[in-house]
Amino acid sequence: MFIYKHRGFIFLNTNRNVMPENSIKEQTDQAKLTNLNNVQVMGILNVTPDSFSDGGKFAHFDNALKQVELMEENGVDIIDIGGESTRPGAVDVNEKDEVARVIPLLKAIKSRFNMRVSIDTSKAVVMSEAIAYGADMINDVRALQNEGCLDVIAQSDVLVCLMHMQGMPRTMQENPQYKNIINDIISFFAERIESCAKKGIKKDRLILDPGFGFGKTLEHNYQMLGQFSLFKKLNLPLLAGTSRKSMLGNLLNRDVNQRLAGSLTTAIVAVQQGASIIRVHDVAETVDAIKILTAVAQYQK
Ligand code: 9MG
Repeated sequence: MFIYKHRGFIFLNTNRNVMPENSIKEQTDQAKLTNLNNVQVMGILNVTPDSFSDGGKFAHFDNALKQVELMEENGVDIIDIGGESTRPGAVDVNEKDEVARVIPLLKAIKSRFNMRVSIDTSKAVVMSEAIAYGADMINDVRALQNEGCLDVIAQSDVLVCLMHMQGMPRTMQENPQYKNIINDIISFFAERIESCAKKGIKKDRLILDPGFGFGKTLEHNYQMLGQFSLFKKLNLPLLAGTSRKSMLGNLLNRDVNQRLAGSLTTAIVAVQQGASIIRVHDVAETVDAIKILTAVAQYQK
């Protein structure tokens, strides 16, 4: 097991399939740094007019800031701001509009809160602006494959989440196919890590995410969740994002605002298999669930 720290994040790399074995006392001390020991809750803040889960209500600046305040009160560790919808069927947004949606909010959050911010983008221009205004992390669903992205990241020291997606949002759910989904995604990660290394982006800045719902059938999503610990093979922190997604709605026959139980259950399964960051809409409930897991884990040697 080894622990490393980057820009205030503490990552713990372990081969165990459960949470780390710190006592509650130790966790309280560590909590000063990370809130929830080593598992971090990433709160979703979509500032797109067509967000699938919140109907675009945070596209308005003041609503977005109120939501940040609420998430902070509820114990969020990092906020992920997205200015481009990546839901299935979504159309592209141009970089000028994306910058205009995301950067003023980033500036306002950084000046009013002591909060780490991730920017969910695949565009080099947006990444570059975001880094200039203090973003701590770039969350790229296209894993730095777009032109110029690797270079922008190489010239910075931010963390990067490399997510796997098959196809592009507009068509990705049409007929996703894999030889072996776990191995195919691991090979994709290995290739992206290698591309980063060639540009001088070290592994200790990378986080991997298999991309639930991004070019995956219902069965693919549940296989990925059931075998999530296999993604630890590459020895990097893992991010899981299942919150309110159709993999829950389609299995449970629930619409988007009735998916809390599904979101929490899948988050817990991912954390138990080694996820370091959970990307969620429902921060308070997820923080509670992780606290329970952490308390229980100390007795699961
Ligand atoms: C932007 N976005 C939507 N869903 C996501 C997921 O599952 N992971 C990451 N990293 N980003 C996501």
